[in-house]
Amino acid sequence: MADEVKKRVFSGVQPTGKVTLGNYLGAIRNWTPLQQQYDCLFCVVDLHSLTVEQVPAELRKNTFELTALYIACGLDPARSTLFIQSHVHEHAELAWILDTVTYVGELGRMTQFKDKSRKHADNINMGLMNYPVLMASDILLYQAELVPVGKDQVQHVELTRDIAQRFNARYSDTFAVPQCLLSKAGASIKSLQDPTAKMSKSDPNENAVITLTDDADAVRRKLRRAVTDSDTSANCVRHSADKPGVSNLLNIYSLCSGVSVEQAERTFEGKGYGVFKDAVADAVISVLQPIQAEQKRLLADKAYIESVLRQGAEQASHIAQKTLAKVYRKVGLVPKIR
Ligand code: AQP
Repeated sequence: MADEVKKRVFSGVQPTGKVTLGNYLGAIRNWTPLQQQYDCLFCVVDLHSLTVEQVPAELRKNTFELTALYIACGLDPARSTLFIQSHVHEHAELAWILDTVTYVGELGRMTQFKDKSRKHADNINMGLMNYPVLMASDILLYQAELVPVGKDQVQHVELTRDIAQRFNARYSDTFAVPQCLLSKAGASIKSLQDPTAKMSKSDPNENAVITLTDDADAVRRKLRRAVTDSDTSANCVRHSADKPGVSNLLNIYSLCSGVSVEQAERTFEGKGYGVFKDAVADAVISVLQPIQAEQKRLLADKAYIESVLRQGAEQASHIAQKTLAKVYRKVGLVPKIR
């Protein structure tokens, strides 16, 4: 009975490569506590990955690794539904219907589409443009009310709301209209090499990104090379708009150590960037090491991962089928003759 009144949460990560500290602090880490309060579905959104070119064998490997990572980060298959997007065919089918209530102009205005079109100028495919409609489908299929994402995905959730409201107005109430759940401090972790840009899995500069699989040496090396500034004053470790590199490191430090940014500023007063960067590295390493050990253990047990994914797909399909049948009926498609 209690389950029936729980709000539903949906979110996902693309298996496009090595998951970054940005993905973790901006998204995955914030999902864990939600499991106590909400009915959560967490998805490995593999269909989204295809919008940029993938090596098929690597995509398969990344998909398993991301599933193991979800569990290693504290997502509990006994409480939440963990599944692979392509295992529930309704995602792609609902996306087609939602396409018919989404305007080309809206999709052309999406920041991610413009960014990725610039980065992949030789492959501006329809999937890249349609990405937000598939994301709307992911969310609306489960009648999710809350969508925990990083700042870069807020625009897509807003479009999802517009699509849901438009569909509801045209065909009568069908979809829950979702809201973003944004974690303040981790919402946008920046590149270590260009602190005005977000940290991104697909960044070709490996020094810009800390991945969840980086070992202690790699984490320390990347943080020592992180861009700061030439300030040599006693309070150079300061969170402020004119110090984007230092502010980013302070955010990372605070999120990984549990120490507030203000307290950290006091702790590092009179100490230079070298000492500060080493402390950031220690804090990050202490977060990553237990996750890495658990992910390794899980990946050695492929049968377990498969059983989680099998069960997740069954649970997700059950909800997805209901929503899609309702949508097909509302738009006037004739139900299958049995
Ligand atoms: N730098 C970031 N800071 C905070 N949150 C972030 N997210 C991504 N980067 C940061 C959040 O992570 C979740 C999963 O993202 P995704 O895999 O669906 O795709 P993305 O947003 O496009 O992330 P990437 O790392 O930049 O992937 P690529 O390079 O493949 O495009 C989302 O909730 C996102 O907000």
